[in-house]
Amino acid sequence: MTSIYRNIKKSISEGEKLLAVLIDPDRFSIKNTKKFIGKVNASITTHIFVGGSTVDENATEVLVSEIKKHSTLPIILFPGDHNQITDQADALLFLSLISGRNPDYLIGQHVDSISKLKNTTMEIISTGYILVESGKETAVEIVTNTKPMPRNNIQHIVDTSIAGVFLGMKLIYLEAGSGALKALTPSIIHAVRKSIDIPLIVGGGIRNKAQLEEAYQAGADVVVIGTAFEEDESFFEELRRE
Ligand code: 1GP
Repeated sequence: MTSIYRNIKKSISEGEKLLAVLIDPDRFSIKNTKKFIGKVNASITTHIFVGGSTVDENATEVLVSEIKKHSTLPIILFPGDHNQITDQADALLFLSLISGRNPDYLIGQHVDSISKLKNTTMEIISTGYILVESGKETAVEIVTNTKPMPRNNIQHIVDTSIAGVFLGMKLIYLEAGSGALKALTPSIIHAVRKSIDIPLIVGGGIRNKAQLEEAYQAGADVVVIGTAFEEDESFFEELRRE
């Protein structure tokens, strides 16, 4: 086990809740990096995720290198496709979209990434990625050409999560999709939480502190927020480190 995953597990065992700020290179002005990361550093953020559904080649590497100049927080890739992989980051969520049935996102992108990854020292974390319906069509759904799981069939979401664990995945990422109209409900999060014993990441449509707390209460170990910070950086003020 290498350090980032080990530290996530350690934090969880100590009762700590983790917050990842998601930065999408496609929707972020590199000129704003220093100012934005300054706010991230002053907040309760524990991890920086970088990735998006459609990102120009090299944009991820440029952004990761720039973030590193201003923060010591772990930078974890959350790539929409294999072109976004750069070993400038500290770790990679090696995502398999197990809610979908598109072989390209179950295994194809992974095979295509190996030429970049076979000699890397970057930490690679196998992650079961589960997209749940959220009130509107999201970019993940369009780009991956997969259907999200219906939110009222909680048992199917739970079974998918357990299948991910049985396949040897190290994390489950429950996703409503970036900019989701409806974040995941506490009942979905809680049902998955009590069925698996690996770290649970939750993201999509979380826009305020009350929703963040609700996700933690329901059992999320790591919450990911992107759009809310993109739209209003003053949200960081509410999440300042004490
Ligand atoms: C998207 O879960 C992340 O993949 C974050 O979603 O942009 O809605 O915060 P938001």
